[in-house]
Amino acid sequence: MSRTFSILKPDATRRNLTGKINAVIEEAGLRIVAQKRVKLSTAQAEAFYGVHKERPFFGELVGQMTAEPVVVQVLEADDAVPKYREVMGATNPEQADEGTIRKLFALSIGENSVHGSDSDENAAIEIAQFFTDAEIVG
Ligand code: IDP
Repeated sequence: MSRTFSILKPDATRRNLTGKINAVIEEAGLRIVAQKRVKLSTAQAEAFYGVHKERPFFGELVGQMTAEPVVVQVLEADDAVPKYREVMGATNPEQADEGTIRKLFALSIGENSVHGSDSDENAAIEIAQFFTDAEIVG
């Protein structure tokens, strides 16, 4: 078993889609072992997306991620990181496969409903930014 970190983004919470997205996650065989609803501060969002700080969309991204609450999650499965990336679909929903979360729900490349870690190493870092070990119940 391994873990990945997930965010249900503001476009999803705003449209009351967290239950529908969780259903897709669970039907794909990922187990939600920790979950909470939080409002990210600008500092938190800037730190989380620090790798993108030189990109032209960085300001827009931070603005969107702090505009409304998000739901942060820890997901568990065999090969959780690649499995969740598959369930999420491509960053740009126009390129996402049928049945993926982004194909089903995303509004645009920026408002694309979910975040998922891109490596086991980043999953561990991102999980530790939001959850203590005691809050993760497998
Ligand atoms: P990922 O979320 O599929 O891993 P990344 O390339 O790591 O994709 O980008 C992080 C987030 O930044 C995306 O999920 C999306 O919200 C936003 N983003 C990426 N590219 C663009 C863009 O060209 N315009 C606006 N927002 C973007």
